Amino acid sequence: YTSENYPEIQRDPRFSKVTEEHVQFFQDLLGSGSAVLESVTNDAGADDIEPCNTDWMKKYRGHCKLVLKPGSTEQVSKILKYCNDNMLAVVPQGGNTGLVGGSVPVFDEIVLNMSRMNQVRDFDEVSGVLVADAGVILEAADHYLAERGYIFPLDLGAKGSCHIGGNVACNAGGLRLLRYGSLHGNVLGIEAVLPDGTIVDDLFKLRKNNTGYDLKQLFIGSEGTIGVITGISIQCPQRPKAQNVAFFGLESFEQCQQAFRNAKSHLSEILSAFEMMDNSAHTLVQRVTGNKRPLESEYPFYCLVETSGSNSDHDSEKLQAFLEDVMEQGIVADGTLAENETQINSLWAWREGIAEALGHLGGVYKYDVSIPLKEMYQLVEDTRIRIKEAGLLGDSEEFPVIDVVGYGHMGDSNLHLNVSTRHFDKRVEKVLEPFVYQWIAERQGSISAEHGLGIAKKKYIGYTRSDNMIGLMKQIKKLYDPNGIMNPYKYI
Ligand code: FAD
Ligand code: S2G
Ligand code: ZN
Repeated sequence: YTSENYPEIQRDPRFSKVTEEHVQFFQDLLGSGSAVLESVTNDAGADDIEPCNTDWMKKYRGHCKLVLKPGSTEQVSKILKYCNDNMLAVVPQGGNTGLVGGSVPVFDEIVLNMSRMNQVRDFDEVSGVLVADAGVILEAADHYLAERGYIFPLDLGAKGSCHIGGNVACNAGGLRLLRYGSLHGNVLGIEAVLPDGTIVDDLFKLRKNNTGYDLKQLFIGSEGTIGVITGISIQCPQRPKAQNVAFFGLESFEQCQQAFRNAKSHLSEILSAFEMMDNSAHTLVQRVTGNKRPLESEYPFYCLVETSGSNSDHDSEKLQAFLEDVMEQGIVADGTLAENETQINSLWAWREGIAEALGHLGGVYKYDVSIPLKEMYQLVEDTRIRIKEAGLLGDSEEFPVIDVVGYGHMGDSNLHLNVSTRHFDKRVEKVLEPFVYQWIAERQGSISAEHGLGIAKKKYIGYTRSDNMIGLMKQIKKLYDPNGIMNPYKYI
Protein backbone atom coordinates (compact mmCIF):
# COMPACT_ATOMS: atom_id res chain seq x y z
CA TYR A 1 0.00 0.00 0.00
CA THR A 2 1.14 3.63 -0.36
CA SER A 3 1.54 6.64 1.90
CA GLU A 4 -1.21 9.23 1.66
CA ASN A 5 1.33 12.06 1.40
CA TYR A 6 3.39 10.31 -1.26
CA PRO A 7 1.23 8.00 -3.39
CA GLU A 8 4.26 7.36 -5.61
CA ILE A 9 6.02 5.56 -2.74
CA GLN A 10 5.28 1.84 -2.36
CA ARG A 11 5.90 -0.05 0.87
CA ASP A 12 9.08 -2.11 0.41
CA PRO A 13 7.94 -5.76 0.27
CA ARG A 14 11.31 -6.90 1.70
CA PHE A 15 10.30 -5.57 5.13
CA SER A 16 8.46 -7.91 7.51
CA LYS A 17 5.26 -6.94 9.25
CA VAL A 18 5.45 -6.90 13.05
CA THR A 19 4.03 -10.12 14.52
CA GLU A 20 3.03 -11.14 18.04
CA GLU A 21 6.27 -13.15 18.20
CA HIS A 22 8.28 -9.99 17.49
CA VAL A 23 6.31 -8.12 20.19
CA GLN A 24 7.09 -10.93 22.63
CA PHE A 25 10.82 -10.67 21.92
CA PHE A 26 10.81 -6.94 22.62
CA GLN A 27 8.69 -7.30 25.76
CA ASP A 28 11.13 -9.94 27.05
CA LEU A 29 13.99 -7.52 26.33
CA LEU A 30 12.45 -4.25 27.57
CA GLY A 31 9.75 -5.43 29.96
CA SER A 32 6.10 -5.11 29.00
CA GLY A 33 5.53 -1.70 30.64
CA SER A 34 5.69 1.69 28.95
CA ALA A 35 8.87 0.74 27.11
CA VAL A 36 6.82 -1.21 24.58
CA LEU A 37 3.69 0.39 23.07
CA GLU A 38 1.95 -1.90 20.61
CA SER A 39 -1.31 -2.38 18.75
CA VAL A 40 -0.36 -5.71 17.17
CA THR A 41 -1.93 -7.97 19.79
CA ASN A 42 -4.82 -5.58 20.51
CA ASP A 43 -5.98 -2.14 19.37
CA ALA A 44 -5.96 -0.71 22.88
CA GLY A 45 -2.39 0.52 22.41
CA ALA A 46 -3.20 2.53 19.26
CA ASP A 47 -4.00 5.76 21.14
CA ASP A 48 -0.68 5.70 23.00
CA ILE A 49 1.13 5.15 19.72
CA GLU A 50 -0.63 7.97 17.82
CA PRO A 51 1.69 10.83 18.93
CA CYS A 52 4.66 8.84 17.56
CA ASN A 53 2.91 8.41 14.22
CA THR A 54 2.23 12.11 13.55
CA ASP A 55 4.82 14.86 13.07
CA TRP A 56 4.90 18.27 14.80
CA MET A 57 3.23 20.00 11.84
CA LYS A 58 0.50 17.31 11.61
CA LYS A 59 1.54 17.06 7.96
CA TYR A 60 3.03 13.55 7.94
CA ARG A 61 1.33 10.50 9.41
CA GLY A 62 2.60 6.92 9.65
CA HIS A 63 0.96 3.65 10.67
CA CYS A 64 3.42 2.11 13.07
CA LYS A 65 2.03 -0.57 15.40
CA LEU A 66 5.04 -0.83 17.69
CA VAL A 67 6.99 1.84 19.61
CA LEU A 68 10.09 0.73 21.50
CA LYS A 69 11.66 2.90 24.20
CA PRO A 70 15.07 1.45 25.12
CA GLY A 71 16.75 2.39 28.38
CA SER A 72 20.34 1.61 27.45
CA THR A 73 22.77 1.40 24.55
CA GLU A 74 22.93 -2.37 25.05
CA GLN A 75 19.16 -2.59 24.57
CA VAL A 76 19.37 -0.45 21.41
CA SER A 77 22.03 -2.81 20.11
CA LYS A 78 19.88 -5.90 20.76
CA ILE A 79 16.80 -4.22 19.23
CA LEU A 80 18.58 -3.22 16.04
CA LYS A 81 20.31 -6.58 15.60
CA TYR A 82 16.93 -8.34 15.94
CA CYS A 83 15.27 -5.90 13.50
CA ASN A 84 18.14 -6.31 11.02
CA ASP A 85 18.00 -10.13 11.26
CA ASN A 86 14.20 -10.08 10.82
CA MET A 87 14.03 -7.31 8.17
CA LEU A 88 11.98 -5.01 10.39
CA ALA A 89 12.24 -1.34 9.32
CA VAL A 90 13.00 1.20 12.07
CA VAL A 91 12.48 4.97 12.50
CA PRO A 92 14.70 6.46 15.24
CA GLN A 93 12.72 9.16 17.02
CA GLY A 94 13.77 11.93 19.43
CA GLY A 95 11.42 14.76 20.41
CA ASN A 96 9.50 14.44 17.11
CA THR A 97 9.88 18.14 16.34
CA GLY A 98 11.60 17.66 12.96
CA LEU A 99 10.05 19.57 10.07
CA VAL A 100 10.73 17.38 7.03
CA GLY A 101 8.76 14.26 7.95
CA GLY A 102 11.91 12.36 8.97
CA SER A 103 10.85 11.41 12.48
CA VAL A 104 7.62 9.49 11.78
CA PRO A 105 7.04 6.26 9.84
CA VAL A 106 5.91 6.34 6.21
CA PHE A 107 4.13 2.99 6.57
CA ASP A 108 4.35 0.56 9.51
CA GLU A 109 8.03 0.95 10.43
CA ILE A 110 8.85 0.37 14.12
CA VAL A 111 9.47 3.64 16.02
CA LEU A 112 12.55 3.47 18.25
CA ASN A 113 11.92 6.39 20.61
CA MET A 114 14.88 7.65 22.67
CA SER A 115 12.98 9.49 25.43
CA ARG A 116 13.94 6.97 28.16
CA MET A 117 17.69 7.47 27.54
CA ASN A 118 17.75 10.92 29.11
CA GLN A 119 20.62 11.02 31.59
CA VAL A 120 23.63 13.30 31.81
CA ARG A 121 26.61 10.95 32.00
CA ASP A 122 29.46 13.31 32.81
CA PHE A 123 30.37 17.00 32.92
CA ASP A 124 33.85 18.49 33.28
CA GLU A 125 33.51 21.87 35.03
CA VAL A 126 36.93 23.03 33.83
CA SER A 127 36.82 22.07 30.13
CA GLY A 128 33.02 22.49 29.77
CA VAL A 129 32.65 19.10 28.04
CA LEU A 130 29.24 17.50 28.56
CA VAL A 131 28.59 13.78 27.95
CA ALA A 132 24.91 12.88 27.80
CA ASP A 133 22.36 10.39 26.51
CA ALA A 134 20.79 11.21 23.15
CA GLY A 135 17.34 11.51 24.72
CA VAL A 136 18.17 14.48 26.95
CA ILE A 137 15.81 17.33 26.06
CA LEU A 138 17.72 20.38 24.76
CA GLU A 139 16.23 22.76 27.34
CA ALA A 140 17.06 20.31 30.17
CA ALA A 141 20.66 20.10 28.96
CA ASP A 142 20.90 23.90 28.90
CA HIS A 143 19.38 24.23 32.40
CA TYR A 144 21.89 21.66 33.69
CA LEU A 145 24.71 23.70 32.15
CA ALA A 146 23.33 27.08 33.34
CA GLU A 147 23.58 25.86 36.95
CA ARG A 148 27.29 25.33 36.30
CA GLY A 149 27.96 28.58 34.40
CA TYR A 150 27.91 27.05 30.93
CA ILE A 151 25.61 27.17 27.87
CA PHE A 152 24.56 24.58 25.30
CA PRO A 153 26.00 25.78 21.96
CA LEU A 154 22.63 25.48 20.23
CA ASP A 155 19.25 27.13 20.74
CA LEU A 156 16.06 26.73 18.76
CA GLY A 157 12.34 27.23 19.19
CA ALA A 158 11.73 23.51 19.82
CA LYS A 159 14.09 23.41 22.84
CA GLY A 160 11.33 22.30 25.21
CA SER A 161 10.74 19.04 23.31
CA CYS A 162 13.63 18.24 20.98
CA HIS A 163 16.39 15.89 22.07
CA ILE A 164 20.10 16.62 21.78
CA GLY A 165 20.40 13.32 19.88
CA GLY A 166 17.80 14.55 17.41
CA ASN A 167 19.56 17.89 17.12
CA VAL A 168 22.79 16.07 16.24
CA ALA A 169 20.98 13.68 13.89
CA CYS A 170 19.59 16.73 12.03
CA ASN A 171 22.71 18.84 12.41
CA ALA A 172 20.30 21.52 13.65
CA GLY A 173 21.49 25.10 13.24
CA GLY A 174 19.24 27.41 15.22
CA LEU A 175 19.41 30.86 16.69
CA ARG A 176 23.01 31.02 17.87
CA LEU A 177 25.00 29.27 15.18
CA LEU A 178 26.39 32.69 14.25
CA ARG A 179 28.14 32.77 17.65
CA TYR A 180 28.85 29.17 18.58
CA GLY A 181 29.21 27.52 15.18
CA SER A 182 27.81 24.25 13.89
CA LEU A 183 27.39 20.95 15.74
CA HIS A 184 30.02 19.58 13.35
CA GLY A 185 32.47 21.73 15.25
CA ASN A 186 31.10 21.43 18.79
CA VAL A 187 30.37 17.69 18.97
CA LEU A 188 33.53 15.95 20.20
CA GLY A 189 32.25 12.39 20.31
CA ILE A 190 29.37 10.12 19.40
CA GLU A 191 28.10 6.81 20.71
CA ALA A 192 25.79 5.14 18.24
CA VAL A 193 24.49 1.71 17.23
CA LEU A 194 24.56 0.34 13.70
CA PRO A 195 21.75 -1.85 12.34
CA ASP A 196 23.82 -5.02 12.89
CA GLY A 197 24.15 -4.10 16.58
CA THR A 198 27.72 -2.80 16.35
CA ILE A 199 28.33 -0.08 18.92
CA VAL A 200 30.16 2.98 17.57
CA ASP A 201 32.13 3.81 20.73
CA ASP A 202 33.62 7.16 19.82
CA LEU A 203 32.61 9.25 22.85
CA PHE A 204 35.86 11.18 23.19
CA LYS A 205 35.96 14.36 25.30
CA LEU A 206 38.97 15.85 23.52
CA ARG A 207 38.99 19.00 21.42
CA LYS A 208 41.84 17.56 19.38
CA ASN A 209 42.00 13.97 18.26
CA ASN A 210 43.63 13.45 14.89
CA THR A 211 43.67 9.65 14.80
CA GLY A 212 42.12 8.43 11.57
CA TYR A 213 38.90 9.15 9.72
CA ASP A 214 36.57 11.31 11.83
CA LEU A 215 33.63 8.89 11.53
CA LYS A 216 31.43 10.69 14.09
CA GLN A 217 30.91 13.41 11.47
CA LEU A 218 28.92 10.92 9.35
CA PHE A 219 26.30 10.61 12.10
CA ILE A 220 25.89 14.41 12.47
CA GLY A 221 23.07 15.18 10.02
CA SER A 222 22.44 11.51 9.12
CA GLU A 223 18.79 11.74 10.17
CA GLY A 224 18.59 8.21 11.52
CA THR A 225 19.57 6.57 8.23
CA ILE A 226 22.83 4.81 9.23
CA GLY A 227 22.36 4.16 12.93
CA VAL A 228 20.87 5.31 16.24
CA ILE A 229 22.81 7.95 18.19
CA THR A 230 22.71 6.93 21.86
CA GLY A 231 25.16 9.40 23.40
CA ILE A 232 27.04 12.58 22.55
CA SER A 233 29.93 14.53 24.03
CA ILE A 234 29.91 18.21 23.26
CA GLN A 235 32.10 21.22 24.01
CA CYS A 236 29.97 23.79 25.88
CA PRO A 237 31.00 27.46 26.07
CA GLN A 238 31.06 29.63 29.21
CA ARG A 239 27.58 31.08 29.76
CA PRO A 240 27.66 34.82 28.94
CA LYS A 241 27.17 37.05 31.99
CA ALA A 242 25.77 39.94 29.98
CA GLN A 243 23.06 39.62 27.34
CA ASN A 244 21.36 42.40 25.35
CA VAL A 245 18.70 42.36 22.65
CA ALA A 246 17.77 45.16 20.24
CA PHE A 247 14.76 45.03 17.90
CA PHE A 248 14.73 47.25 14.81
CA GLY A 249 12.26 48.31 12.11
CA LEU A 250 13.82 48.78 8.65
CA GLU A 251 12.53 50.08 5.31
CA SER A 252 14.30 47.61 2.99
CA PHE A 253 16.22 44.34 2.82
CA GLU A 254 19.17 46.36 1.58
CA GLN A 255 19.12 48.16 4.93
CA CYS A 256 18.91 44.82 6.77
CA GLN A 257 22.18 43.91 5.06
CA GLN A 258 23.75 47.25 6.03
CA ALA A 259 22.60 46.76 9.63
CA PHE A 260 24.14 43.30 9.63
CA ARG A 261 27.47 44.58 8.34
CA ASN A 262 27.40 47.38 10.87
CA ALA A 263 26.58 44.95 13.70
CA LYS A 264 29.53 42.77 12.78
CA SER A 265 31.95 45.69 12.79
CA HIS A 266 30.66 47.44 15.94
CA LEU A 267 29.75 44.39 18.02
CA SER A 268 32.27 41.92 16.64
CA GLU A 269 32.95 39.13 19.19
CA ILE A 270 29.88 39.90 21.37
CA LEU A 271 27.39 39.53 18.50
CA SER A 272 25.51 36.29 19.27
CA ALA A 273 22.45 36.42 16.97
CA PHE A 274 21.18 38.40 13.98
CA GLU A 275 17.66 37.38 12.97
CA MET A 276 15.37 38.90 10.31
CA MET A 277 11.60 38.76 9.76
CA ASP A 278 9.37 40.55 7.26
CA ASN A 279 6.23 42.44 8.22
CA SER A 280 4.07 39.54 6.96
CA ALA A 281 5.62 37.22 9.55
CA HIS A 282 5.45 39.87 12.29
CA THR A 283 1.79 40.57 11.46
CA LEU A 284 0.81 36.88 11.63
CA VAL A 285 2.44 36.48 15.04
CA GLN A 286 0.49 39.54 16.25
CA ARG A 287 -2.73 38.12 14.72
CA VAL A 288 -2.29 34.84 16.58
CA THR A 289 -0.91 36.10 19.90
CA GLY A 290 -2.79 39.41 20.09
CA ASN A 291 0.31 40.90 21.71
CA LYS A 292 1.24 44.58 21.31
CA ARG A 293 4.02 45.03 18.77
CA PRO A 294 7.44 46.15 20.13
CA LEU A 295 7.46 49.15 17.75
CA GLU A 296 4.61 51.64 17.21
CA SER A 297 4.73 51.89 13.41
CA GLU A 298 4.84 49.08 10.87
CA TYR A 299 7.95 48.53 8.78
CA PRO A 300 8.60 46.15 5.88
CA PHE A 301 11.39 44.40 7.85
CA TYR A 302 12.46 43.78 11.44
CA CYS A 303 15.79 42.57 12.79
CA LEU A 304 16.57 41.16 16.20
CA VAL A 305 20.18 41.63 17.29
CA GLU A 306 21.55 39.90 20.38
CA THR A 307 24.87 40.44 22.14
CA SER A 308 26.38 38.08 24.71
CA GLY A 309 29.50 39.01 26.63
CA SER A 310 31.30 38.91 29.95
CA ASN A 311 31.00 42.56 31.03
CA SER A 312 27.70 44.42 30.68
CA ASP A 313 29.31 47.88 30.86
CA HIS A 314 31.65 47.11 27.98
CA ASP A 315 28.82 45.50 26.02
CA SER A 316 26.43 48.43 26.59
CA GLU A 317 29.11 50.84 25.41
CA LYS A 318 29.58 48.88 22.15
CA LEU A 319 25.85 48.46 21.69
CA GLN A 320 25.22 52.20 22.27
CA ALA A 321 27.80 53.07 19.61
CA PHE A 322 26.19 50.59 17.20
CA LEU A 323 22.67 51.93 17.85
CA GLU A 324 23.75 55.55 17.38
CA ASP A 325 25.55 54.69 14.16
CA VAL A 326 22.67 52.80 12.51
CA MET A 327 20.17 55.46 13.60
CA GLU A 328 22.35 58.40 12.46
CA GLN A 329 23.02 56.75 9.10
CA GLY A 330 19.29 56.11 8.70
CA ILE A 331 19.97 52.39 8.30
CA VAL A 332 17.19 51.61 10.79
CA ALA A 333 13.94 53.56 10.97
CA ASP A 334 13.14 52.75 14.60
CA GLY A 335 14.33 50.46 17.35
CA THR A 336 14.00 49.38 20.95
CA LEU A 337 16.56 47.98 23.39
CA ALA A 338 15.49 45.45 26.03
CA GLU A 339 15.85 46.85 29.56
CA ASN A 340 15.70 43.51 31.40
CA GLU A 341 15.41 39.74 31.01
CA THR A 342 11.61 39.87 30.66
CA GLN A 343 11.90 42.28 27.73
CA ILE A 344 14.68 40.14 26.22
CA ASN A 345 12.40 37.10 26.33
CA SER A 346 9.42 38.98 24.92
CA LEU A 347 11.47 40.35 22.00
CA TRP A 348 12.78 36.85 21.31
CA ALA A 349 9.21 35.53 21.42
CA TRP A 350 8.39 37.63 18.33
CA ARG A 351 11.04 35.64 16.47
CA GLU A 352 10.81 32.22 18.12
CA GLY A 353 7.01 32.30 18.03
CA ILE A 354 6.71 32.55 14.25
CA ALA A 355 6.74 28.79 13.61
CA GLU A 356 4.13 28.21 16.32
CA ALA A 357 1.90 31.03 15.03
CA LEU A 358 1.99 29.78 11.44
CA GLY A 359 1.15 26.26 12.62
CA HIS A 360 -1.79 27.70 14.54
CA LEU A 361 -3.28 29.26 11.37
CA GLY A 362 -3.51 25.98 9.46
CA GLY A 363 -1.15 24.28 6.98
CA VAL A 364 2.31 25.65 6.23
CA TYR A 365 4.60 24.99 3.27
CA LYS A 366 8.07 25.42 4.75
CA TYR A 367 11.25 26.08 2.78
CA ASP A 368 14.37 26.24 4.95
CA VAL A 369 17.02 27.29 2.43
CA SER A 370 20.47 28.86 2.18
CA ILE A 371 20.80 31.65 -0.37
CA PRO A 372 23.64 34.10 -1.05
CA LEU A 373 22.73 36.98 1.31
CA LYS A 374 22.18 39.65 -1.36
CA GLU A 375 19.35 37.66 -2.89
CA MET A 376 18.03 36.08 0.29
CA TYR A 377 14.74 37.98 0.33
CA GLN A 378 14.19 37.93 -3.45
CA LEU A 379 12.84 34.37 -3.19
CA VAL A 380 10.03 35.59 -0.91
CA GLU A 381 9.07 38.32 -3.40
CA ASP A 382 9.20 35.97 -6.39
CA THR A 383 7.13 33.37 -4.54
CA ARG A 384 4.50 35.93 -3.50
CA ILE A 385 4.13 37.01 -7.16
CA ARG A 386 3.81 33.37 -8.26
CA ILE A 387 1.13 32.61 -5.63
CA LYS A 388 -0.81 35.76 -6.61
CA GLU A 389 -0.59 34.93 -10.32
CA ALA A 390 -1.92 31.46 -9.53
CA GLY A 391 -4.88 33.19 -7.86
CA LEU A 392 -4.37 31.27 -4.59
CA LEU A 393 -3.82 34.21 -2.21
CA GLY A 394 -7.06 34.92 -0.41
CA ASP A 395 -7.11 33.59 3.15
CA SER A 396 -10.32 31.76 2.34
CA GLU A 397 -11.43 28.15 1.91
CA GLU A 398 -11.36 28.52 -1.90
CA PHE A 399 -8.14 30.61 -2.08
CA PRO A 400 -6.35 29.13 0.97
CA VAL A 401 -3.03 31.01 1.04
CA ILE A 402 -3.07 33.41 3.98
CA ASP A 403 0.30 34.99 3.22
CA VAL A 404 3.83 34.32 2.03
CA VAL A 405 6.31 35.15 4.78
CA GLY A 406 10.09 35.34 5.04
CA TYR A 407 12.24 35.22 8.15
CA GLY A 408 15.34 33.44 9.38
CA HIS A 409 18.90 33.42 10.54
CA MET A 410 20.24 36.30 8.51
CA GLY A 411 23.67 35.79 10.02
CA ASP A 412 23.81 32.35 8.36
CA SER A 413 22.17 33.40 5.06
CA ASN A 414 19.41 30.99 6.04
CA LEU A 415 15.91 31.97 4.94
CA HIS A 416 12.73 30.35 6.22
CA LEU A 417 10.26 30.91 3.40
CA ASN A 418 6.87 29.84 4.76
CA VAL A 419 3.62 29.84 2.79
CA SER A 420 0.87 30.03 5.37
CA THR A 421 -2.43 28.45 4.28
CA ARG A 422 -5.85 27.66 5.78
CA HIS A 423 -5.20 24.01 5.00
CA PHE A 424 -2.78 21.84 3.01
CA ASP A 425 -3.76 22.05 -0.66
CA LYS A 426 -2.11 20.21 -3.59
CA ARG A 427 -2.72 23.28 -5.82
CA VAL A 428 -0.43 25.31 -3.56
CA GLU A 429 2.21 22.58 -3.47
CA LYS A 430 2.25 22.36 -7.30
CA VAL A 431 2.85 26.13 -7.59
CA LEU A 432 5.71 25.94 -5.09
CA GLU A 433 7.50 22.70 -5.98
CA PRO A 434 9.80 22.36 -7.83
CA PHE A 435 9.75 26.17 -8.44
CA VAL A 436 11.45 27.00 -5.10
CA TYR A 437 14.11 24.33 -5.57
CA GLN A 438 14.86 25.39 -9.15
CA TRP A 439 15.16 29.00 -7.96
CA ILE A 440 17.70 27.88 -5.32
CA ALA A 441 19.66 25.69 -7.73
CA GLU A 442 20.07 28.61 -10.18
CA ARG A 443 21.85 30.51 -7.41
CA GLN A 444 24.00 27.63 -6.07
CA GLY A 445 22.08 27.74 -2.80
CA SER A 446 21.04 24.82 -0.58
CA ILE A 447 17.54 23.37 -0.64
CA SER A 448 17.94 22.53 3.05
CA ALA A 449 19.97 24.82 5.30
CA GLU A 450 19.35 23.21 8.70
CA HIS A 451 16.16 21.08 8.85
CA GLY A 452 17.55 18.24 6.76
CA LEU A 453 15.95 16.20 3.99
CA GLY A 454 13.57 13.72 5.65
CA ILE A 455 10.90 12.59 3.24
CA ALA A 456 9.93 16.14 2.21
CA LYS A 457 13.11 16.88 0.30
CA LYS A 458 14.42 13.43 -0.63
CA LYS A 459 13.39 13.82 -4.28
CA TYR A 460 14.90 17.31 -4.50
CA ILE A 461 18.44 16.66 -3.19
CA GLY A 462 19.70 16.74 -6.82
CA TYR A 463 18.98 20.50 -6.90
CA THR A 464 21.92 20.92 -4.50
CA ARG A 465 24.11 17.79 -4.58
CA SER A 466 25.75 16.34 -7.72
CA ASP A 467 25.00 12.77 -8.87
CA ASN A 468 28.59 11.97 -8.00
CA MET A 469 28.17 13.09 -4.37
CA ILE A 470 24.78 11.36 -4.04
CA GLY A 471 26.44 8.18 -5.32
CA LEU A 472 29.19 8.41 -2.70
CA MET A 473 26.59 8.98 0.04
CA LYS A 474 24.70 5.87 -1.10
CA GLN A 475 27.92 3.85 -0.76
CA ILE A 476 28.14 4.93 2.91
CA LYS A 477 24.46 4.06 3.44
CA LYS A 478 25.05 0.61 1.85
CA LEU A 479 28.08 0.01 4.05
CA TYR A 480 26.40 0.79 7.37
CA ASP A 481 22.83 -0.27 6.57
CA PRO A 482 23.06 -2.96 3.85
CA ASN A 483 19.44 -4.11 4.45
CA GLY A 484 18.16 -0.52 4.29
CA ILE A 485 16.07 -0.90 7.48
CA MET A 486 17.11 2.49 8.93
CA ASN A 487 14.53 5.20 8.30
CA PRO A 488 13.67 3.93 4.79
CA TYR A 489 12.03 5.99 1.97
CA LYS A 490 13.82 9.19 3.12
CA TYR A 491 17.02 11.27 2.84
CA ILE A 492 18.93 10.09 -0.26
P1 FAD B 1 13.05 14.14 15.76
O1 FAD B 1 12.17 15.15 15.15
O2 FAD B 1 12.45 13.10 16.61
O3 FAD B 1 13.90 13.42 14.58
C1 FAD B 1 14.49 14.22 13.59
C2 FAD B 1 15.33 13.32 12.68
O4 FAD B 1 16.44 12.80 13.43
C3 FAD B 1 14.59 12.09 12.16
O5 FAD B 1 15.06 11.75 10.89
C4 FAD B 1 14.95 11.01 13.17
O6 FAD B 1 14.90 9.73 12.57
C5 FAD B 1 16.35 11.38 13.55
N1 FAD B 1 16.71 11.06 14.93
C6 FAD B 1 16.15 11.56 16.06
N2 FAD B 1 16.79 11.08 17.15
C7 FAD B 1 17.79 10.27 16.69
C8 FAD B 1 18.80 9.48 17.30
N3 FAD B 1 18.95 9.42 18.62
N4 FAD B 1 19.66 8.77 16.49
C9 FAD B 1 19.54 8.83 15.15
N5 FAD B 1 18.59 9.55 14.50
C10 FAD B 1 17.74 10.26 15.27
N6 FAD B 1 15.80 23.33 13.38
C11 FAD B 1 16.89 24.07 13.19
O7 FAD B 1 17.90 23.56 12.68
N7 FAD B 1 16.92 25.40 13.53
C12 FAD B 1 15.85 26.03 14.11
O8 FAD B 1 15.89 27.22 14.38
C13 FAD B 1 14.69 25.25 14.35
N8 FAD B 1 13.62 25.81 14.95
C14 FAD B 1 12.52 25.03 15.19
C15 FAD B 1 11.41 25.61 15.82
C16 FAD B 1 10.27 24.85 16.07
C17 FAD B 1 9.10 25.47 16.76
C18 FAD B 1 10.25 23.47 15.67
C19 FAD B 1 9.04 22.64 15.92
C20 FAD B 1 11.35 22.90 15.05
C21 FAD B 1 12.49 23.66 14.80
N9 FAD B 1 13.60 23.12 14.17
C22 FAD B 1 14.71 23.89 13.96
C23 FAD B 1 13.65 21.69 13.69
C24 FAD B 1 14.71 20.91 14.49
O9 FAD B 1 15.70 20.38 13.61
C25 FAD B 1 14.21 19.77 15.18
O10 FAD B 1 13.26 20.33 16.00
C26 FAD B 1 15.25 19.05 16.06
O11 FAD B 1 16.59 19.32 15.77
C27 FAD B 1 15.05 17.57 15.90
O12 FAD B 1 15.23 17.02 17.17
P2 FAD B 1 14.15 15.97 17.70
O13 FAD B 1 14.71 15.35 18.92
O14 FAD B 1 12.81 16.55 17.73
O15 FAD B 1 14.23 14.84 16.52
C1 S2G C 1 13.14 28.87 12.85
C2 S2G C 1 11.61 26.98 12.63
C3 S2G C 1 10.81 26.23 11.69
C4 S2G C 1 10.16 27.04 10.62
O1 S2G C 1 12.20 29.42 13.42
O2 S2G C 1 14.31 29.23 12.85
O3 S2G C 1 13.92 26.81 11.90
O4 S2G C 1 10.63 27.02 9.49
C5 S2G C 1 12.81 27.65 12.02
O5 S2G C 1 9.18 27.69 10.94
ZN1 ZN D 1 15.68 28.05 11.79
